[in-house]
Amino acid sequence: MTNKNNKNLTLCATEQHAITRVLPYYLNSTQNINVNTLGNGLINDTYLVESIEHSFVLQRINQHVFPTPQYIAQNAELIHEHLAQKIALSQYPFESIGHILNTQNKTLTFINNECWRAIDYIDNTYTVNAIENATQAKQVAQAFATFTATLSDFDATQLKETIPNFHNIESRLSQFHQALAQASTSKLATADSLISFVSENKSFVSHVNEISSKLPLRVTHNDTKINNLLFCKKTHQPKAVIDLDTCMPGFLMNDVGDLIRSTCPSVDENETNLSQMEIRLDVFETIVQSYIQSFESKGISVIEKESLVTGTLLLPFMLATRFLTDYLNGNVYFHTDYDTQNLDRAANQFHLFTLFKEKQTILRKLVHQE
Ligand code: GN1
Ligand code: MG
Repeated sequence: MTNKNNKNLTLCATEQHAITRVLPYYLNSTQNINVNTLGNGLINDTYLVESIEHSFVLQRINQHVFPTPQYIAQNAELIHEHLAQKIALSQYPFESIGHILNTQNKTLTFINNECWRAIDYIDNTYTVNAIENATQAKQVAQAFATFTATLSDFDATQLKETIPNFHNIESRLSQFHQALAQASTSKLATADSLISFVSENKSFVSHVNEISSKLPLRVTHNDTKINNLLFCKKTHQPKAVIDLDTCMPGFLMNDVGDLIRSTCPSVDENETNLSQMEIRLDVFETIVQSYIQSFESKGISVIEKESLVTGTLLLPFMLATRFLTDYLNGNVYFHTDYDTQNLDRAANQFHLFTLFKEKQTILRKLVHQE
């Protein structure tokens, strides 16, 4: 096995060892293959395996985050079947990605308490981590809207909750309070100002609860970060929506909020120099309007449109609370490169929330096109 890592890092010996153990479940021969890390997800470990037989994505599922990985595989297969039917009827313009079964005809491979899976790799595609132009902003919003719109006649009761209460702010706050109760005094001191920030924004949480009670449930993706969309290298058009791990019943405001969170700021969630962060209102307008237009055939009410402003504030606030909780818990959920990275990410996302909050009036006008 050689590894020419696309992040210019080499796979460590433990990773190589684990991959070597799992590969025979997917390949007849493990000679002459390349394995590189793929993407920059914060939860699972993802690799691209290139061999003469075929190339595929190999992923180790983080079982601390997904205690029942079978749910991820079952949900993904059901969604894949639904989308494949729509593709056959020319009612879905993208590709849909399925699991590659292992030598025992299973979607998941369990070895030494690790859980692995293989997924089709779509050749000649790329992902983007930051919007480069208005066309991309439009494409990404249209793609995620089309994904959810195409799932509007999918029986959501078939889906399992891969992470219960994933985008439920009350549940995230109660996890935060549990973390506060057991955190060390030194961690509580370092995080002091961010901890206070959460309680200073109780009225926002009440607003979220109130609007949520009026919104219809849809089948949403719940991780609409821009890099969960594959673009075609030749046409530069969207090719496939990926990472269906958290595809569950939810609100449109969560998907649109995450899309805006990951596209509108001038810097990403790992930036520590917060004075550099600016909101690109032109990107906001393009994302929101393109999403609304692509979803319009499925009906989107005034309150659902209004909720898009709430979602724009909620997603950074909720993710900040999750990063802060993880810092207090000792970084057991999100991958980190240094000890205080989750604290920095929390500060970054709370700052983003503040910037959006200051611009609420203009955001509302841009949503309702007033
Ligand atoms: C995690 O690892 P990735 O990129 O798929 C997280 C999302 C966060 C995101 C922040 C299951 O997603 O909720 O928005 O990090 N996924 C889970 O970068 O918690
Ligand atoms: Mg994800």
